[in-house]
Amino acid sequence: MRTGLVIVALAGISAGLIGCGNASRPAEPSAGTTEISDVSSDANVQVRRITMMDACDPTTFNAVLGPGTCVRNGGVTFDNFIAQLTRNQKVGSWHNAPPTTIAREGQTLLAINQGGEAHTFTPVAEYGGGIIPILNQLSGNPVVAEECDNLSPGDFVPPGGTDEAVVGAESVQRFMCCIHPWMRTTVQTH
Ligand SMILES: [Cu+2]
Repeated sequence: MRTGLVIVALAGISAGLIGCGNASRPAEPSAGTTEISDVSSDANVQVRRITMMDACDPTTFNAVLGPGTCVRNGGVTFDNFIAQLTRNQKVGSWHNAPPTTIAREGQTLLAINQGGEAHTFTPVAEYGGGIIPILNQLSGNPVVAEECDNLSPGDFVPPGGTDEAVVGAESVQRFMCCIHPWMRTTVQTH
């Protein structure tokens, strides 16, 4: 019964995400690639790259969450993903790299989605939960980060896509995925 509820919850939200998404997304990976090379050629020193990673298994994730949810080869099955999350409050293959970094005010953070699912790179005042209640519950983040309640469709970074943020003046700045709330990068300024 519990598993059935989990699946229904995730499937419903996945359908919502797809519904909000913009129709041009599947064609974006090539645009994302261009953007990455442009950035690295003109301002390599200025840009701090952060990689958003996952290891979704397309066969099982798409069966549960809907076609196109996961686009990559092989990986962690959906049941294993839920089992790891239940056991560890995170799934290690779903992570930001690096989890912490030092940057200057004004420096650009370039978040690159190298996984097979959509992620967000959302600046938050405090870490918390995201938009999928069951993932918040299993990861031990019952209080939703306020910023995750105010996402727009463009905040979802598709596989191969990128997002950018500029480092502000605060000494500690936090960025998280509003889908998988354990995916975090803490930026310290100097
Ligand atoms: Cu994510």
